[in-house]
Amino acid sequence: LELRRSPGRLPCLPRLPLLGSLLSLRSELPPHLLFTQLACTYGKLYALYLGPHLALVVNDYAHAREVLLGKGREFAGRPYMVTTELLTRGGKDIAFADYSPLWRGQRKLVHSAFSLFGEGSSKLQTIVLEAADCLVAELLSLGAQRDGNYSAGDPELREVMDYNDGIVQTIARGALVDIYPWLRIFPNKDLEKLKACVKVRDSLLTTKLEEHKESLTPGDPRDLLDALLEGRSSDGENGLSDDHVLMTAAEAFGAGVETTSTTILWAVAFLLHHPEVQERVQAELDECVGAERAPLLSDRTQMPVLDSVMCEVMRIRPVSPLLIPHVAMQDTSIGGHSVAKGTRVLVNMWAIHHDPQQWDQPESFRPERFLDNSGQRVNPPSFLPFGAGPRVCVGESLARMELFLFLSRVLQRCRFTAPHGGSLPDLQGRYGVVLQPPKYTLTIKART
Ligand code: HEM
Ligand code: PLO
Repeated sequence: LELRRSPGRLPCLPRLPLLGSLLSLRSELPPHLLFTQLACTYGKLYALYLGPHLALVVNDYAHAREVLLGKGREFAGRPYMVTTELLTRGGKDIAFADYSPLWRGQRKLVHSAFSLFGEGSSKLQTIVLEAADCLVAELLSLGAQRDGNYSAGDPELREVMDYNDGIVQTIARGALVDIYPWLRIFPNKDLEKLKACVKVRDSLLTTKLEEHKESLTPGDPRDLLDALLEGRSSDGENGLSDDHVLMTAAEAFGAGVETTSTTILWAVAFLLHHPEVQERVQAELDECVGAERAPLLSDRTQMPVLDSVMCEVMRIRPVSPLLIPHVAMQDTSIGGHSVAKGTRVLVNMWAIHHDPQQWDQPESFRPERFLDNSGQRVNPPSFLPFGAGPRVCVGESLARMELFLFLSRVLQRCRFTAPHGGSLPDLQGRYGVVLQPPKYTLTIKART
């Protein structure tokens, strides 16, 4: 590859008219690995063209910090993409919507709704614990009965899992349609699949919205959908339409399901590879909680080992290795290089989480790196699985609570081992809008 450097300007991948740098981006490697590799040639901060669009790729903590935190507001925009426009009815969601005052209000509303059910109340803990018990029963084939929420095998849950899967496979993959909007006019299998999945999602969620509107008791929101409906009316005219409510709820639901379940699958996959780590977590559980009761959120500070395992899993396999693309909302700069309004910025969190200058042996799974000499949890700065700044994940604390409650309960009651004579899970992720582990098999035994 030819290295183009001119004074004051960022190194840039070779570029052709119309195609941009696409020829240099053809690779067997998934994008986060390719971008990491390109940093060896071009440096940690470089430019490329996605078709006609200039994009900067940030592969180190210092520049990521500048983009996400120092100049967070300036880089809080999102690009137009054909697939996400379809998913979100033209950006009426949070994650893929461009920055606007309406968006800010919407994000705040979701935040307060989450704290309503999360941190401050025991409601979420009760829900997650019940779900975790159900999962354990299912895993140990004890047969689970539950009312409210979904149980495994529920046809509606099956439907949700199917459309989620279809959306994950087709959304925002840098697919050609996202680079050249005019390609939309040609038949496109992925786009057809996405449309079909969105249609199923919409009919399911519209029914839920109508049900909620009918049965809502003012002042007593039962869930996020209620909180959104309430929030927009009590606020007078804050401009949130039914579409906004629907897209926001759909997104929280989609993000909530896909991210945490994927992280748990990664955690179990790594524990199968490292049985000694599983034993350490279980020893901690036995000591802090015992077998008589379920682990509670209040136990979390006493359980640094489990906490460090969760962190190490999110470091080594971040579910969102390139975050969501950011866009400069005004002329600005990164590392002293000027950046024009409208420039896309891809923050390669994979590269940051695997940077040998920040992490000792970044490829090995070593939860101890999140513990100090006295066994207490530490927070290395270049660990940002949820992003940071104005676009930081709104579900972060919810996700951390869920992960803790799920993993602790499941590991308290089950022991995971490689299947008899079987092989260990493949740890290479499949890149999509979330980085998922390939399907794997395992043996699950009850702990007594
Ligand atoms: C955004 C990670 C769970 C809702 C993000 C971003 C990341 C992320 C990296 C993009 C940040 C950026 O673009 O700079 C994760 C991880 C999770 C998780 C690792 C779990 C392990 C959740 C959950 C929810 C959620 C449970 C909701 C219930 C969102 C939303 C955004 C977002 C709405 C968009 C924020 C914005 O653009 O302003 N998340 N997430 N996430 N996440 Fe999460
Ligand atoms: C998951 C499938 C759903 O059907 C739709 C959906 C909505 C929000 C997306 C989520 C999917 C994948 C994970 C995303 C989330 C918004 C923030 C989160 C991209 C596509 C992350 C990890 O950035």
